[in-house]
Amino acid sequence: MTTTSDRPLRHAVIGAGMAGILAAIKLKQRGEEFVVYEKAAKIGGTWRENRYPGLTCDVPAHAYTYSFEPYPDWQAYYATGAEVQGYFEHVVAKYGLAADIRFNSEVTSLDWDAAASQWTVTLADGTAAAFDVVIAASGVLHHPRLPEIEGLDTFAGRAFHTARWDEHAPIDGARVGLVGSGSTGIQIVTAINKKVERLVHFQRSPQWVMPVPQFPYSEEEREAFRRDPALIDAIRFADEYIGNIRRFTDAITDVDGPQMLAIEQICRDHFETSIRDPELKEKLRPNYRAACKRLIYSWCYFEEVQHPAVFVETGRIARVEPHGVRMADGAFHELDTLILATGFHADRFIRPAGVTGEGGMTLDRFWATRPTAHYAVTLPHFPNLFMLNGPTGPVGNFSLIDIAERQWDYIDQLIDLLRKGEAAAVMPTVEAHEAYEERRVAAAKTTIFGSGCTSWYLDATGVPSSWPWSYDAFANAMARPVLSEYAIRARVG
Ligand code: NA7
Repeated sequence: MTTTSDRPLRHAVIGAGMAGILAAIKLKQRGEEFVVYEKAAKIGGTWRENRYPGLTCDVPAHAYTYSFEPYPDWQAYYATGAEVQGYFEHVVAKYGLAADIRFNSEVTSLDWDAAASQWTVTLADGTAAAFDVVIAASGVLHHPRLPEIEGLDTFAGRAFHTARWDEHAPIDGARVGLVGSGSTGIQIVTAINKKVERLVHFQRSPQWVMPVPQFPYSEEEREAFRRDPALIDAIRFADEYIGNIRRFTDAITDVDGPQMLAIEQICRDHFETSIRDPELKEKLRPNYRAACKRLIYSWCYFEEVQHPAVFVETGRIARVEPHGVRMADGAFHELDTLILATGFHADRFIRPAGVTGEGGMTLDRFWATRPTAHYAVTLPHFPNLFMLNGPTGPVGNFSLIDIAERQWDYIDQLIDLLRKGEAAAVMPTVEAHEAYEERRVAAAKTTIFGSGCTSWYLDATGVPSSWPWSYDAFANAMARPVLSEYAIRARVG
């Protein structure tokens, strides 16, 4: 493990969520020097930050693990957020990573030193250290987006974003307002509807819902999983599940093809047969195509939203007042608690950290049009900086763990050039990246995400910020970097 100067590579991993933990495991297994910087006091990333009632991972639990670390202890087919957090804590303990993580250490800047071929990583407390490689694993959905609603700060009760859940806010027996009907808002409806006196769900856009099964695993089943991991493999690698991933990515990219028509039919049938009250049905009927917004996977939303305590408000919010929400038509909803399930700024990535690469190029400047990365992983102008779950990375609606593992395989081959002393700096060429991005943008516009709806998948110019080709194309691209697309530099001096 040496570079040309016969010194071990030093890696900085930013973030101790799912992807950062993955990088740490891989680097530890190689016996390399690394530090994981985590801004919070605990691991877990989005699973640490989101603790709202009803939080469920919408990837089947056995498919939402590292491939090398299956988990026999899931309680049900779909796991709660707390269980997923528990899984990552279990992994960190098992791989002995706690000592490698610097908690409460927010990275505020990254500066490339071309002469040394190193990054200077500076923390909020002003300390700095030099690293050969930086792995940015800082997540996507972690900067809460608050709605711009007049008077929000005048609300006399407790008002908070779902990723900043307020445990002291009255829910039981209370009059609760909930703004937002993405995956988060929908899951909250299903979890609190029977506890509240009244739940007003402010819905700007209705959602298509894919019905999915949910069932518990018994202790006997968990014991069987512990004894025989092949039983877990039979679930996570089931032909039907893997087939679904391929069919779904095919559907996304072939919007009038048979797979998409089949998905639309399932969602439409579920909608048509589930909602009894005609007035509610019209409120919940989407006017855009299924899967244009991130599809909701639920086994109970349509049933739970019909609970008498729930009122779906589709009018326009005029303002928040101290005791509730005033609608544009003058109607008033008196509320004790106001929950903001209004999503995240999905375009921030490693920012607000300042990143300055070669020739003084900053990440803000490079991303002036939209966040982008070569095959979602590397960036021209920013040598030896690798992103896990970076911009344009999501493939379909499936496990980001699988995506990160494949991205790691790609990254690891590039780091190999540094390990072997074949390079001191590696980054994609501007030309290669521009050609890739041109192809990606053209393809992304034709995917279902670009078929005419708003969603966090769209960048500021309205282009879907996702992988626009098939799952297999992603797997193939990640299997081996095309080195002719890379500038591979020897050490200076
Ligand atoms: P999303 O999916 O971004 O959903 C945000 C919701 O908030 C969505 O329904 C928005 O309506 C609504 N919203 C946003 N701003 C406003 C204002 N000002 N007024 C009314 N409604 C508003 O975030 P989630 O947290 O649910 O899910 C994010 C991802 O986390 C999810 O896809 C999973 O991957 C995990 P809109 O649709 O824009 O009309």
